[in-house]
Amino acid sequence: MSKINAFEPRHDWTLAEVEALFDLPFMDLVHRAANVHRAWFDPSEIQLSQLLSVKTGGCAENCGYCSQSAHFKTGLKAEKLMDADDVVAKARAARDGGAQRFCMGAAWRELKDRDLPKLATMIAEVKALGMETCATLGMLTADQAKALKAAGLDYYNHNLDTGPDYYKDVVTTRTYQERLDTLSHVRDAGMSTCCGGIVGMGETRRDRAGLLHQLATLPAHPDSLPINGLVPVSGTPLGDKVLSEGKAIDSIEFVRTIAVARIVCPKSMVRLSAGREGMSRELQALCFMAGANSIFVGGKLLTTPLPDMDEDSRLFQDLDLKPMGSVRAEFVAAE
Ligand code: SAM
Ligand code: DTB
Ligand code: SF4
Repeated sequence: MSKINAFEPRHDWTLAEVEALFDLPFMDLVHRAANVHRAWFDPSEIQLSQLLSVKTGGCAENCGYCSQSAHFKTGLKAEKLMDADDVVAKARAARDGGAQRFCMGAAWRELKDRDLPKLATMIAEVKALGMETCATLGMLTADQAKALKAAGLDYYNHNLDTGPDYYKDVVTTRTYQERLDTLSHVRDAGMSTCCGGIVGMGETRRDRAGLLHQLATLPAHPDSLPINGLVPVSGTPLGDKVLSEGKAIDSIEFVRTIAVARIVCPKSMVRLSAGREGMSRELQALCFMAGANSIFVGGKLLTTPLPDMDEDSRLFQDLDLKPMGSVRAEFVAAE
């Protein structure tokens, strides 16, 4: 059997198999994940995405981790949908800073048809900058997914967030099945999927395995697979729980989650997503070794901070990493 065949994607993972990966001795797990990573990717290349919150706060959903839910008092000021020109200016700056993909996020339960024309303009103009386009706008109908694709949208982000068993402890205003339905509309419209979840919300290892098992048994593995470390936001139920109990996810368990994601979805871009702010350089390096090959850059996620560009440039330089397919190659500052 060739090396590639041994690492061919599978869609028949069982939950028990995924749990067994988590239980491997750490060194064996990371070694195996690194081998899978190297079978499909150049391990020195990291894909860079930049986020912008194009519609902030006041969201009708009750996701227990989210600064933008209208159900919780987080002190965040709600804002209306940004003008396309302002979004494009931010995208141009992101591109000039080295980002390859620009992701527009809206604090909506679902996209409303009345907002489609403005979004279509935004998407088309960002694409015209030569960037990959991504959006995360809540639930979509099949027709809305087709309209976004026609406007030039390459990726749609819609997360499963956690395993099916823990889901009810995270959000009750949207079902797991509704998330799966939106993902299938996105695939049917011919867009690439960006789908992952959050760890560190008080879930068990079995729940983390449950999330990765769901992702690995989708009809198509996500093209991008974000693993978000919970950013604990004061005023949210899950953020407050972590802040009061001081129970952030153990960093070794976080690396295990990245490694298992790499093994079960070998060809996906595994994104070391939210939670990089406050992670040591060494922990980030371990995540890259374990198969993470995508990050958000630019100092800010949607409403919470990220390391600034200079810090990330230094990290890339020290780890001999380079941005994947960047429109601007000199992200890593010359000495
Ligand atoms: N409103 C849309 C939705 O939820 O479908 C899109 C925006 S929402 C903020 C995008 C994703 O960000 C969520 O699905 C969740 O996985 C992640 N996220 C939100 N708040 C987070 C936090 N405090 N820590 C980590 N990830 C978070
Ligand atoms: C994803 O999985 N993570 C990003 C993106 N998709 C939209 C969002 C992270 C948000 C973190 C909290 C915040 O900044 O509000
Ligand atoms: Fe709304 Fe998305 Fe936040 Fe949930 S995660 S409250 S849907 S913005």
